[in-house]
Amino acid sequence: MRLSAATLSRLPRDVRTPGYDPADARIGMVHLGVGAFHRAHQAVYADDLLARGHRDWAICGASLRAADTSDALEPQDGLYTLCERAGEGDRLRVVGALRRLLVAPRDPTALLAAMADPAVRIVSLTVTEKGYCHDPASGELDPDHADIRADLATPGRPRSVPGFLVEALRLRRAAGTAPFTVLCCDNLPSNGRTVAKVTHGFAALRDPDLARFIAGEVAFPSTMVDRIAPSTTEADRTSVAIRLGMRDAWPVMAEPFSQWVVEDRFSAGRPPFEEVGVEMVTDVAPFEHMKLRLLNGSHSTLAYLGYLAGHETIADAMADAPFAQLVARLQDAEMTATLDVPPGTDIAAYKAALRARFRNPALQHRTWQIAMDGSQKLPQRLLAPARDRLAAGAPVDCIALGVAGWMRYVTGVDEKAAPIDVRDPLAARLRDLADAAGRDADQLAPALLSVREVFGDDLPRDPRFTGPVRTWLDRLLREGAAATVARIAA
Ligand code: CS2
Repeated sequence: MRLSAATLSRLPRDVRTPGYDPADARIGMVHLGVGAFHRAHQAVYADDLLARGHRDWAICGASLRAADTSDALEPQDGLYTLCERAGEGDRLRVVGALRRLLVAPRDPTALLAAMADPAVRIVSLTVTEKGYCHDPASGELDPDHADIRADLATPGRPRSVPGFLVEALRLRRAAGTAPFTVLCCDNLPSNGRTVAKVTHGFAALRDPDLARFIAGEVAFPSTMVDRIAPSTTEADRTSVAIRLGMRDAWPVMAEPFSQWVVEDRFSAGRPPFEEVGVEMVTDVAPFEHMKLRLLNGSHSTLAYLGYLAGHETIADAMADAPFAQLVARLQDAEMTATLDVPPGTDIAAYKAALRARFRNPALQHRTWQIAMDGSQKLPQRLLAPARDRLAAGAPVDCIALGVAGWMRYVTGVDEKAAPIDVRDPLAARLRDLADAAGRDADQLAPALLSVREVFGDDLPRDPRFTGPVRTWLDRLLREGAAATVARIAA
């Protein structure tokens, strides 16, 4: 038996089902990038809205690359299980908010039509950092990106995020339909502003008049999204099937914690998000910095150094005392001073909760997963706070160790001389630089610091940054990650 609308009533009583008839829900949002994070986060808020009777806010989810999510969920009528994992055990819930699934490469016109539908008032996105075709250091559109070049050549059949947004907005304008709000839910700095920049940048290359329209009429609120959602494994599928008494081809795993902070600027109306726990604010920046630097900055630091030291998961690394001490020091001694703490936030309690979330042993969040796409993540997670500290004349010891961990990791060879499967859009270039430099920190550190998309022009010239990065990289190469982390933690 398999999860679907027809089998919903046969689920055990301890599995929560949608508190509404999914067939009654109407699509009001199109979401680009319908991966695990979206299904564990925004889709769950939408599910709560639908259950409260706000039936106009179901989601049409689109994949911009692979068809795997759509192929898994289509036979299930879009239904899937959210499995919340904590020490006390798993809590299961079937989510009904995904009412339609599309695969952009199969049929870009169908996705454009869905985005142009007047009933759709929000287009939200989780396409990961690299999905925006931007230069991570400057936040500007990369006009030489292969997808951008292709979309400029055939704008009616886009592949990229800016390509879809601009063409759909053009179609709406031509039809006299008000533009949708673009709601970015990726971990980018000022994510709304970043998407606005790449969208305007692309529109300007296509048609200056359309670019003016977008600049004047389209809202791009920034958001802070937070929920740890490790990718689903075969073991997860099996344990969920046992609890459901039927198969779900693609359940999603998540921690119990969830937070969504959204700037209240919508050009075509919005659902009553506050009813389902979304924090609506005028400025998301303080929340975003707090989360990107304390959570994601610690995550990346743990991911590179933890992986190198042989820790498979974040919880494993946190159970290793020096690693937990490093996280505490990074957060307390370096990151916190760079924050403009959001009003009403108890920052000590926030950090304590964060470390407890990292220790959640049920989650199995792999260091390798978080290590992915470091070239796109480092700038906002570690380098922006490093710049703030340098500007204030403060040292960057722990941050520099995290950066050195990344450098050691992207050499592609671990401490036992086994290959590392480095996933990063710049992986090949990083590997070439590392191979040419050899395993000598005096060569390797400057070689990788020269990657301008990551470090910009300023950091490679600042010895207060390059000095500690080089020193830590030298230690990592000579003594290994476990010994190096023990040293800084001491
Ligand atoms: C992680 C994030 O994979 C990563 O890079 O740091 O996905 C993290 O789990 C989420 O941002 C938590 O909200």
